[in-house]
Amino acid sequence: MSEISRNDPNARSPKVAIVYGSPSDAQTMSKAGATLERFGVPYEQVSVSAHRSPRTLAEYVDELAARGIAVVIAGAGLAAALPGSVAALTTLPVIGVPITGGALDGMDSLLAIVQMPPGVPVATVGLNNSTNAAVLATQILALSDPGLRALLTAFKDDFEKAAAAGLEEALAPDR
Ligand code: RP5
Repeated sequence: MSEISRNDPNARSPKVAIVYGSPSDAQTMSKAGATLERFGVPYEQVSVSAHRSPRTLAEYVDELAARGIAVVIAGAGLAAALPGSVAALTTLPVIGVPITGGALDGMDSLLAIVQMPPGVPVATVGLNNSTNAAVLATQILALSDPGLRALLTAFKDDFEKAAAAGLEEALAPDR
């Protein structure tokens, strides 16, 4: 059919759509999937380009809300139109991941994704930081899911525990 190769690694209906502009983005975006799996959030992954296949993208985005998708994570590099195009076509929250590469090594995609016009927001995370995109998506879902909220609390507590353990180690007298 198209550039879309839908890959749903979860048995349950996906709540998050991870979309990226090219198969060459798959490795960078794989951290989003791994992070969602850690929280038990079902998701799907799709590669579809805003520039190369705009009509296919529009058809895909049109169906998202009806299929139960609640949040979109969209990653792209170069003249990264994908996250903004998705945001233009849906009222679902869209989290953008600018991806490095090319002559400007990510400055182009960062500005393309973060500088959206008023009324069409894309919540942009750091370059290649699809992990944070997945954490933010989980935080959005947790607004109506106490179980997810508890998992996120434990996730953040782990940072404190690791820091406290490191401090204890550093301050411990020589053994
Ligand atoms: C963007 O162009 C994609 O998101 C990718 O980051 C970049 C290069 O795409 P390919 O030429 O590798 O398909 O649209």
